[in-house]
Amino acid sequence: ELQFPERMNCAHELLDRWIAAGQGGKPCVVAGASGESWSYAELQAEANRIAHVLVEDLGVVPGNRVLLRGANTPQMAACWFAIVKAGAIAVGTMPLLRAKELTQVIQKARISHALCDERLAEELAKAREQCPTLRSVVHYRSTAADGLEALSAAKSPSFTNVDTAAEDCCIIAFTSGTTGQPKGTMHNHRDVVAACRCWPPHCLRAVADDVFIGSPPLAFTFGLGGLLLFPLSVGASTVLLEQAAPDVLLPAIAKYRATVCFTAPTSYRAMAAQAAQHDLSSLRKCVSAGEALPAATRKLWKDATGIEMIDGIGSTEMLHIFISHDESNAKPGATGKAVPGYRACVLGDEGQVLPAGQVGRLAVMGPTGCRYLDDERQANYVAQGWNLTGDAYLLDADGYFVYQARTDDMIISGGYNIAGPEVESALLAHPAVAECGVIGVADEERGQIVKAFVVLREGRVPGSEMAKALQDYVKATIAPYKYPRAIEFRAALPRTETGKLQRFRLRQESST
Ligand code: 3SK
Repeated sequence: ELQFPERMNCAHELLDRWIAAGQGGKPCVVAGASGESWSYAELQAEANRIAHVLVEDLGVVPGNRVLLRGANTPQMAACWFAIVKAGAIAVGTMPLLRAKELTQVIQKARISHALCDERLAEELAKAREQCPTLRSVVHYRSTAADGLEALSAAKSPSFTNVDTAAEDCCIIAFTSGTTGQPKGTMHNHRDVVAACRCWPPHCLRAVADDVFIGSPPLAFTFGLGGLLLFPLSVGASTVLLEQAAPDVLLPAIAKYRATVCFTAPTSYRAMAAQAAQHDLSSLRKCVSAGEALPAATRKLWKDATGIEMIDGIGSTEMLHIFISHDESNAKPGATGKAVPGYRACVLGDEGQVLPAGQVGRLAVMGPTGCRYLDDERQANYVAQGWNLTGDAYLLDADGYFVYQARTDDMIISGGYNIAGPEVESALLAHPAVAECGVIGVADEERGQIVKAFVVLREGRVPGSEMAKALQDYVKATIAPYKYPRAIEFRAALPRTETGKLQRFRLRQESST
């Protein structure tokens, strides 16, 4: 059972306590592009100066919602801590968001202030026209006289954190879902510290000498945890990359001798193909999340690097990972077991707990959970204390949770329930396949049929011969009724900024 004091500011737990313990000189955040490195004391001083700007110059008061817009940089990390230290609420936004999406977030969260990387100013300026609650926007990484650097230069590097309650909200993390209507999930100081005390010590077991690196944006809770909260919670350092495509991430791992990597399965798959050209000998832990990890991708990465990946499922609603394993008990094809501190089960249509082997809705309960900001969809996510993540899972005979599909990605064809991701895993094991996405499309005879969208590896030729070879391959790998009756070859697949396959887009394109 995790115990927390009634009053707590998580910026102290993650940052200030290291300086108080005499470890301020340790490297903390590194800018991947330039190699500029800030110690714990330097990050704290910068965050403190910005906190003064927020409170004294911008009039931020506890509970104000402050939008953060930028790529992963030390400056963004300092802004995040400044907001939290000031008792305000950090609302991270994906760098690629356009004015329309920013407007939705600003209006929904009633954002009063924004800290924005100057290079991303344009879309926010457009959004601002529709957002009367947004009182001030300050640009960072700016040389302007009213830029954050100019304002903060004159401020004291000391700041007394606002005395927040552990249950005060400090993050609103937005998730777009499939409907295009973003949902804001609220997390408090206690949630942040609880997330650092559950999955990381049991499954990751990072140490102070570790160097973290990876691709997810700090605006996505996968990235916020993996690349900022978790490394700082153990006194380690973190390399922040503004752009982390596989051909950037691989040389950066070698350059910084990174030891812990966080990225999505698609990225590991692409990196595996080029791994031999880079010195990855420093790596010791590779975390995969954001999407289900196909067994074929786990094997590719292990063959390329010798490393057994740590898989996990988390969600923005739960803040971070709640089902996972460590390297010693990975089971290819399974996500893992409930992280200590969490309980999980599989529920049937009537809300009954299903026995092992039956597919149902994943339900999870623990120290973090879903609190949507002013949203009727709360009732769809939380029922009788269980968080219903929208994933279809089964519990196997060894007690491992095995991912089947998003509940809306189940295909019903000729009376069979077919999980699209299982067909994807089978296709991905074929040497010609680089990426694929599987959906159900309407069919008069069968209700739906399985359709695969396939991106081939370089040099492979699309066409009916290749389609037949892939269909035969799937039939020989999994139950033949699951084979894709339709195959469409594509140059690329639609993905979110965090790398998740957008099957709903494939469905939309197929129905028009
Ligand atoms: O698996 C995910 O998508 C996720 C989402 C938020 C935080 C952490 C994770 C792994």
